[in-house]
Amino acid sequence: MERTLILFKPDAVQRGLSGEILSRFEKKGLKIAGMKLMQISQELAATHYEAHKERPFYPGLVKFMTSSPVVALALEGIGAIAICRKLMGATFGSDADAGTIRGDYGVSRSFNLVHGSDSPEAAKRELGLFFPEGLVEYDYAAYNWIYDPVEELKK
Ligand code: 3AN
Repeated sequence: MERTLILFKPDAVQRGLSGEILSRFEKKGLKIAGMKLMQISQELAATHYEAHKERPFYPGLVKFMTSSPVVALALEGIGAIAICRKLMGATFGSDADAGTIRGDYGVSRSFNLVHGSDSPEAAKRELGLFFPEGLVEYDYAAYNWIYDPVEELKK
């Protein structure tokens, strides 16, 4: 099973979209392995976005991400990283396809509602940053009806 870090950004939380967005991930068949409302510090934002440090949008991005609380989620499932990215849609709502989270709920070219890890390496690093306490281990009953547990892992 793969795990990924998802953030509901300040615009999603302030617009009251947390429930709607969470529901899309849950209904798709992803297990919640961690979830919390938190205020991102300057230090955490700088570390999380260090790859973008030299980009012109970096100061605005850090300001936005630290302006109000976010919901941090750890989601789990087979192929969770790519599945979540597909559900999120293209980076900005103005370009994202209808049917995706960004395509259905946003129009901005800077506020884009959600973050999702883009590779297994990024997911490991980002989950460590946002959930240093670790994730919650439990049996997810729905897995028995989301996958054929034996056949799916062979594919
Ligand atoms: P994605 O979130 O789709 O992986 P990336 O990796 O290209 O997008 O960019 C990381 C984050 O940087 C985006 N989520 C977005 O919030 C921000 N970002 C990227 N390009 C811009 C831009 N031109 N103006 C403002 N913010 C940007």
